Amino acid sequence: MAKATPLKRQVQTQGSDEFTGLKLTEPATHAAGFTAVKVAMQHVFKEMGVVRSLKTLSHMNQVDGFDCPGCAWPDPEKRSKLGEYCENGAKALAEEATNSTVGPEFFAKHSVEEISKWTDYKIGKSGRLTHPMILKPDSIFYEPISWEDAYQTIAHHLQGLQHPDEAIFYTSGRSSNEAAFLYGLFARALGTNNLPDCSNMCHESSGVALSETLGIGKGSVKLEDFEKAEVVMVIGQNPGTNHPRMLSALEKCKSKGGKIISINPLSEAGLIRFDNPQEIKGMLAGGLGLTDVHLQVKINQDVALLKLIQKKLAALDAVNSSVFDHEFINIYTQGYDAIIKDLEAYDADELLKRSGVTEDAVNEAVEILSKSNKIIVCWAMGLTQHKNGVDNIKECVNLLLLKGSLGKPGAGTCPVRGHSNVQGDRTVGIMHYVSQAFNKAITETFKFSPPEHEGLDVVNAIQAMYQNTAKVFVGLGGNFVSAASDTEYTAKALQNCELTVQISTKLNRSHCVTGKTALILPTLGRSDKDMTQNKQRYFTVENSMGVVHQSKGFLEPISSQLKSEPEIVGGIANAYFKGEHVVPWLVLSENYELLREKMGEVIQGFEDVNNKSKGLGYYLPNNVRDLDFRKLPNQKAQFTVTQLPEHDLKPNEFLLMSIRSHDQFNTTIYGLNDRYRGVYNERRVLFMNETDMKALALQRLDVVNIKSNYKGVARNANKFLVIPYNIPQGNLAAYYPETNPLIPIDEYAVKSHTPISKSVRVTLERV
Ligand SMILES: Nc1nc2c(c(=O)[nH]1)N[C@H]1C(S)=C(S)[C@@H](COP(=O)(O)OP(=O)(O)OC[C@H]3O[C@@H](n4cnc5c(=O)[nH]c(N)nc54)[C@H](O)[C@@H]3O)O[C@H]1N2
Ligand SMILES: Nc1nc2c(c(=O)[nH]1)N[C@H]1C(S)=C(S)[C@@H](COP(=O)(O)OP(=O)(O)OC[C@H]3O[C@@H](n4cnc5c(=O)[nH]c(N)nc54)[C@H](O)[C@@H]3O)O[C@H]1N2
Ligand code: SF4
Ligand SMILES: [Mo]
Repeated sequence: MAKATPLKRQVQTQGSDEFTGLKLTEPATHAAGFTAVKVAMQHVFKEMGVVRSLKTLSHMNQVDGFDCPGCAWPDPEKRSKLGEYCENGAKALAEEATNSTVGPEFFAKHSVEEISKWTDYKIGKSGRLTHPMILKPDSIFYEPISWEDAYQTIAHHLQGLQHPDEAIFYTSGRSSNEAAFLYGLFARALGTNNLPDCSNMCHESSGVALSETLGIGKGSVKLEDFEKAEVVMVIGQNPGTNHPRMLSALEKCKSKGGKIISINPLSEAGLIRFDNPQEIKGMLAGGLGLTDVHLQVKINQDVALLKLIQKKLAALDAVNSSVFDHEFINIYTQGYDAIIKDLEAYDADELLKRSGVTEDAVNEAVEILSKSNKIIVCWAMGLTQHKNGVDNIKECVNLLLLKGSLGKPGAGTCPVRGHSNVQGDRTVGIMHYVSQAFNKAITETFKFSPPEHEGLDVVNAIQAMYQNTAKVFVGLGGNFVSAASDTEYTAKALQNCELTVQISTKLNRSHCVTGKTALILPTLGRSDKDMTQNKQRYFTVENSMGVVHQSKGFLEPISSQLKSEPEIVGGIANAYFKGEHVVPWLVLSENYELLREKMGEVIQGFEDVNNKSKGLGYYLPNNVRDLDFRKLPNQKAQFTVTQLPEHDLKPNEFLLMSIRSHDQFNTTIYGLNDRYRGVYNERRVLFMNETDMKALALQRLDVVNIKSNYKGVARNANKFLVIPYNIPQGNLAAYYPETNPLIPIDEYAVKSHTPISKSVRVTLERV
C-alpha cells in the first residue's frame, strides 16, 4: 500500500479575532444573588432542556450523586436540599451534558481547517463527541474508526518509537483517580515518566514551595476551619468566579467574627459583597460585605507587600513579644533568625512603593494580623504563575510560621485547586518526577520496574515535540494547544508529532491542531452513568482539601459508543502489550473495585478506599495537620529568605496578567459575558488604568495590538478593545487563552516551570 504523504493542514491556532459587539456597564459590587441563579438556569435549560436539567442538578454534589465537573472546592458535610452547587458549577454541567452532539456527520461536513477558523466559543458549543474518529495524514476530514482499530493505531505508533521517552502522556485535572492511576501505570509500564499535567501550568509552584517548606505539596486546612479562623487572607485569587462556593465559607468566617484580607490588583466583585443564593433571607437583605481590607497590590509585588507586613509585625513583636508565636517557632521551625535579619535589611518605604498599596491599608492589615493567631492563607494563580511563583508561596508560609498558624483549628495553608480532580491525579501518580516509594510499591504490586529517570513536564514536553525528540502525544482530557503558553510554538510542536490522541468529552482546538495522524476518543463525563454488565460503576475523586470520595454519574450517555476513561486506557495498554503483560489491563479497566484494591497497595492513604470513600469520604493523611515535619531538614518546617522580583520595565512597557472571565472554564468558553467586571458580549478586551491610557493618548474602546519581546523574539496578540478599569498603573489584564501567544515557552517559574501567565512584559500598538 502506498504511504500517504502528510498534508500541511492550514489550521488556525486561534479563533477568529472579529469583535462580537461589546457592551459595558459599571463593574458589579457584589457576587451571586438572584442573577446568579437566573444565569445558571438559563445555561442549563438551553443546553439540556428543563426536565433533564433539574433532575441532573439535584444529583450534583449530593452524597450519592456525582461530583461537580467544575472546580475542586470541597462540599460541606451537610448538603443543602435547595441544591449544592453554584452558578459556574451549573454551567460546567450544562457544558458537559449538552444535548448537542458532534459525530461522523458533523465531521463529514466540517474539515479541521474550517473548524479551526471558528472561535473557541463556537467550537465548544458544537457539542459532545460521540464516536471515535481518525484524521489520516492525507486528509483534512476526520473519519469514523472502530475502537479496536483506534487502539491498534496507537499501539502501532508506540511500538515504532525508538525509545518510550518519545511518547508524552498529558493529563488534565478532570480525570478520575482510577483513570489517572491506570494511565500513569501504563506510561511507566511502557518505560517513561513523561506524565506532564495541567498542574504544571497551575499549582505546581504551590506544590514545590509547600513540599520544600512544610513537607507536603498540598494545603492543610479543612472546610470547617473557615468557621474557626480569625483571619482569612485571599491572595491572587478570584473566588466569586472560579470557586464560587468558597464565598459561603468566607461568609461563615465573617458571621463568626472573622476578618477577610484580600490582596489583588483588581477589586473582584466576589470579594467585596456576597449574596448567598442558598439563603433567601441573605439575598433580600442585600448580602454581606466580605473583605475588611483590600490591598490593591501591583502585579507580582506580593513578595514586597508580604515582606512589608512581616517587617511591621516584627517591629511590633520587638516591643511586645506576643505578636509572633515564639513557642511554635522554637519547637517547629528552622531559619527564623535569617528571615528576621533579611526583613531588617529592607527599607519599609521602598517596599511600600513597590507594592503600590497605601500605608493606611497595610497598617490596617497589620493591626488585624498582629492580634490573630488563627490565620488561613488562600491563594491561586495570582501567586503561582510568575517567575518567582515558588517564592510567592514561600512568603505566605513565612507569615503563617511566624504566627504559629499551622496544625490547629482555623489556621493553615489553602492553595485553592483548579480542576475538580487535579489534586487526586497527582496523589495517584500523575507526575513527571520520580518517587522512589511509589516506584517501589508499583514493583511490589505489579511485578514490573518503572523507569527511574525523570520525565518531561508541560514546558519540556512541548520543547521535545518541537525538536522532534517526542513523536506521540496522548491527552487524557484537556486542550493542550490553547492552554499551554506560546501558542504558535506549541502548535508547531504538536504538528511535528506522528500521532496525537485526544481522549475528550467535548470538541476543542486541540482536535484541529494535530499531529500527522490524529485520533479523537470520546469518553464519558462526570455526569454520565458508567455501566458494565448491567451494573453501575462509580469512581473516586479528591477535592482541594484532601477528601477522597465517590462520584456516581446520573445521565444516560448521549452515545452508545462512549467508553469510560479507564476502559480507554486499558484498551490502549492491552493493544500495546498484545494481551501479554504482568498487569491484567482489561480486567483492571473494567473492574474498578479491583483496581482500587491495587491502588490501595501502592498509594499511601488508599488502603481500603472501596469502603472509606463511601458517603462523605475521608481525609488523606496530612503531616502539616499533625505538625509532623520529620521529612524536612532538621525535622523542622522551613522559613525561606526570598528575593524581590525584578522586571526592569522600560517606560513604555507594562505587566500583563492573563485572567479568566466569569463565563469560561479555562479554554472552554461558556459565554461572552464577564458580568462582575461589567463586560458583556466580548472577550477581546484589555483592562487598563485611566492614567496610563491618557499617557498613551488612548481613548476608551480604541483598538490595540499587544506585543511581547523576550530575548529578541517578537510575539503578538492582535485586536483588543481598551477599557478604562480600576487596575494599578503599569498593569494590564486580558483574558486567557487569547493572550497565550504572548507568553514565551521558556519564561516560567524557577523550579516549578509554571509559565508566567500573570506577568508578561508587553507593549501596546494602536491599530
Ligand atoms: N468558572 C471557572 N472556575 C474555574 C476555572 C475557570 O476557568 N472558570 N478554572 C479553574 C482552574 S484550572 C483554576 S487553576 C482556578 C483559577 O482560579 P484563579 O486563580 O482565581 O483564576 P484567574 O482568573 O487566573 O485569577 C487570578 C486572580 O489573581 C489576580 N492576580 C493576578 N496577578 C496577581 C498578582 O501578581 N498578585 C496578586 N495578589 N493577584 C494577582 C487576578 O486579578 C485574579 O483575581 O479556577 C478553577 N475554577
Ligand atoms: N495564559 C494563561 N494560560 C493558562 C492559564 C492562565 O491563567 N493563563 N491557566 C492554566 C491552568 S491553571 C490550567 S489548569 C490549564 C488548563 O489546561 P487544560 O486542562 O488542558 O484545559 P481545559 O480547558 O480545562 O480542557 C478542556 C477540555 O477537556 C476535555 N474534558 C472536559 N471534561 C473531561 C473529562 O471528564 N474527561 C476527559 N477525558 N476530557 C474532558 C474537553 O474536551 C474540553 O474541551 O491552562 C493553563 N493555561
Ligand atoms: S464551587 Fe466549584 S465545585 Fe462547587 S459547585 Fe461551584 S464550580 Fe462546582
Ligand atoms: Mo488550573
